[in-house]
Amino acid sequence: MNVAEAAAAVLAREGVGVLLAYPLNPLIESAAAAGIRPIIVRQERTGIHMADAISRLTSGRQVGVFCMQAGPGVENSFGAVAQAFSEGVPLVVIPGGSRRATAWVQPAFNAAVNFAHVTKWREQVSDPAAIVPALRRAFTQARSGRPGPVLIEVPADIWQEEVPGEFAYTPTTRPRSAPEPDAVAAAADILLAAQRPVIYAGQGVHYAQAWAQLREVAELLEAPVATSLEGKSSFPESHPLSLGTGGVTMPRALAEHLRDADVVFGAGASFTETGFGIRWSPRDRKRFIHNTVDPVDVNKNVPAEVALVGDAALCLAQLRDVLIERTGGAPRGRRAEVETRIREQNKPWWDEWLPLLTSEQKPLSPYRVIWDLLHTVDVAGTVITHDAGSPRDELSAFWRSEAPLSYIGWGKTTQLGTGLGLAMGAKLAAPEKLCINVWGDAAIGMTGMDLETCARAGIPILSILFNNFSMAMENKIMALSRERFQTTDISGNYADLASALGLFAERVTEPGQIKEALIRGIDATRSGRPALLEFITTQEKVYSIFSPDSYQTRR
Ligand SMILES: Cc1ncc(C[n+]2csc(CCOP(=O)(O)OP(=O)(O)O)c2C)c(N)n1
Ligand SMILES: [Mg+2]
Repeated sequence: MNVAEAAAAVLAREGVGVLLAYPLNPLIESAAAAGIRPIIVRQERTGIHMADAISRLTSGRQVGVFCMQAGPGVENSFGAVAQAFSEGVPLVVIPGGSRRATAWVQPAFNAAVNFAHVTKWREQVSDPAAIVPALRRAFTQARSGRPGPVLIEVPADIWQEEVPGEFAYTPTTRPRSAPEPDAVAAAADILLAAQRPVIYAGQGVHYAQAWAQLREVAELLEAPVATSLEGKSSFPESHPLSLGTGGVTMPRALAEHLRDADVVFGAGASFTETGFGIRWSPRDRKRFIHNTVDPVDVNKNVPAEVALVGDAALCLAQLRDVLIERTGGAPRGRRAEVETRIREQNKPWWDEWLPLLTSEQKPLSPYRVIWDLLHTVDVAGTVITHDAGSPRDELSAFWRSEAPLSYIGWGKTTQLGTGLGLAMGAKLAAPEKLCINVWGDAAIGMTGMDLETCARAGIPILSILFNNFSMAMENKIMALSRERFQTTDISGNYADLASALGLFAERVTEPGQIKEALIRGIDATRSGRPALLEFITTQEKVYSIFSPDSYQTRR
């Protein structure tokens, strides 16, 4: 067995069914020989985003794998690996490398060195005997603790060399750890004494599959639940205790609860400071209880009065048990008041936004498209993701996700064009679901050619494009250069493009056509054909952003 064959055999033992890839890499051939389906994308970024979504939709039980060639292939992959690193997504990336003799000689691109800051673990395999242990370490590192991308670079002159001895490999498992019982008891006491507690659920709840435990704790405490962008769909947003998601934009009740909370309990959350999430302020006089899988997060951006380091499912189950011990499991009669407050705080917000969500304006309001989409699809049977920029901020506050892992939220670094690959990977991981990406015309410029991969490889996603012939988000910031040199103007007919690439495609300009077009697009995906619907939308930008003093949405 040579190195390429041994690597494919490891992937097969790890349950990898699909290898995302871009040539040349000998693993493509050996994977095919081992019964693993290689899917060739049109550029490396999209393949890595697809692998990323496979990992997310399986809570890391299945780690997405991508391979590409040395030099340009690996150089072109940086953005997607950096995205996965910032989000803590488990991935195994297997680039080719220069021959061992020149790996350290300029101008060879040394992936292990150059990806050091965007990978959790990286190795250059310098001996055929090292391939199997290197991959064992890769799968273990990718999904243990805080997950992340791992890179195993295989020099060009090693792939065909024989691996000594018999092939043997036991699939890796995901080790878990639990917080100290005393700390859990202290957290329970603080939460029970709190006047205005808020639970803040992060993506650790998804990786730990702790959805039921989160709900039990929220209902026992009769406390409202917010999620981060990445944690969206970890708590049903149709639940009366839900505050929704905190990204750049958010519902009004969430903003007001953030102002008023005395205790915040982060479950499976890093509390990482990001321009695309809740601005937790260390100056806040709130008390923080912090459950995270990685001690690196503790006291990083917020001070933790109680740190509960460990798996979110184990932590929440322990906390549930202590809460039941303390309260006898009986409600303390707070829930009605909490639910009423959420409803009342959101009432003026809905009054303000409903006209836009149901707007008859032309060019179309993106909010009208989102609203019609939300009321056309089976929300629980859908996986939806935004893109960078306006679609993220327009979608995340108004999409009410119901089922776990039905929304792929991302927003640490936000690589324009990522959403397409995420929806494609989601469709591979959950073929029975309707998988949707919502993006703008700048985003399609980044990765749009991979619509062809959807058609060719039979990945029937629904792609919702807001075409406003502009990077409208930047219009105000770039006003002078725009006036003088049209710097934010872009253009294209993307329905024609998608149709030329083999998709079902329509351009929609009339508000009254939105719903029927959506139904036709969904029907196309059901018949196995990917669909792109291009909505001609306004350049005027309004977002549900709150200034801390007024709690009116800033437009
Ligand atoms: C790779 C990359 N480069 C630059 C950006 C910065 N960026 C964020 S949104 C955006 C423009 C978005 O335009 P579009 O997708 O058309 O949405 P619109 O605001 O027009 O609705 C840019 C340039 C980014 N997120 N990623
Ligand atoms: Mg645009």
